[in-house]
Amino acid sequence: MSAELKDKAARLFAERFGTDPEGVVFAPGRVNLIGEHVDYNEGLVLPMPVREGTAIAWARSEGTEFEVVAADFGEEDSFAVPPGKPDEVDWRSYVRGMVAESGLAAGGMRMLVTGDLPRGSGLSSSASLCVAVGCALAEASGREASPVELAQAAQRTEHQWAEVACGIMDQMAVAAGEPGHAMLLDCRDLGFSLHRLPEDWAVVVTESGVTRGLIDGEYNARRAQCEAAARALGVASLRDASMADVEASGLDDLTRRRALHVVDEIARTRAAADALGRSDLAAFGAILRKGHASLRDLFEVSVPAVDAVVEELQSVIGAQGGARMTGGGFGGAVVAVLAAERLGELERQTGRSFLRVH
Ligand code: GAF
Repeated sequence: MSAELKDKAARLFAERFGTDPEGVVFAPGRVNLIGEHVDYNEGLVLPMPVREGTAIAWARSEGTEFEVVAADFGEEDSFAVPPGKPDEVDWRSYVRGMVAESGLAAGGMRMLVTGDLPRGSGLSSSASLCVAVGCALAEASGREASPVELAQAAQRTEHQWAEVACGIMDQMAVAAGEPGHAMLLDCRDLGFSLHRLPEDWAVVVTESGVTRGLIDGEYNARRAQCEAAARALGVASLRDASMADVEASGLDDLTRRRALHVVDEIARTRAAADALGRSDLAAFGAILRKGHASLRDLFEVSVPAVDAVVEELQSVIGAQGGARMTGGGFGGAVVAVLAAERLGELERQTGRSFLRVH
């Protein structure tokens, strides 16, 4: 996937600018296996990169001007460094934000951006775009940028240029993940380990058909509710709370349910990493199913169309695997983990198309 996309970016760059690019970079999207809405509570998450992502063909140019082509939208942007904010949040915000936040720009550049992530699916096209821009800037300037630095600049871009108070899971998975490996990431100190998925497991993603819309307000509200819960419990973050603390706390019902999800989801992430280490697909699947129920009932970020897809997949997969919503919620993609030999049956019985992650 990435090789074809990079070729496409190089070809479109040459068509648009009349010269070959100096380089082409690629950054993937991500799917989260478990650990949802816990990154901004300093919790543990288990994402992995997908094969699709963002490719940028780039070349340095005279002066300080940036010329950026978003080939998939048929749109262009040009700006000088330091860039100002666009009037509205769109792809320009992420490109300009990364130029500003990464501190990696060393002169003008031309970039041509193209991607193959399904839009509105919650597979982190924005983190993919930001990290790809960071990689292009680093290559062009010859400056070193570690994956953690790129991820942190991408997170600042989301916060300050797109007004989404996201955690750092997506950016870390995109910048430091490895294909075929789940990343057990501690969002408190950004320590992580990579865990190869068994060859006889399949990880697939399918669209719910509900495009994630204007949900940034809901997302930021969930984060505020978690922070309110932590304050009421007298802890720095919900990472430090136990189920017993939450049950005994006297929190109002809504805040209590949000906190219960987070505390239990962190425990589920640890248990899922253990199950992965034992290649225990049944245990892993059971954790995914519980995770989905918690997001639906306690955290209230699923929607009926997503629940229906999860149930449809689950009815075929049975006990040997699991399905759940993935990402921020309110639509978007569903992830399923199952025995690889049963993937054909899942496709036949549901008539759905799947992105193969592993
Ligand atoms: C979105 C956010 F960007 C992530 O930081 C994370 O909170 C996720 O929703 C939910 O787990 O993808």
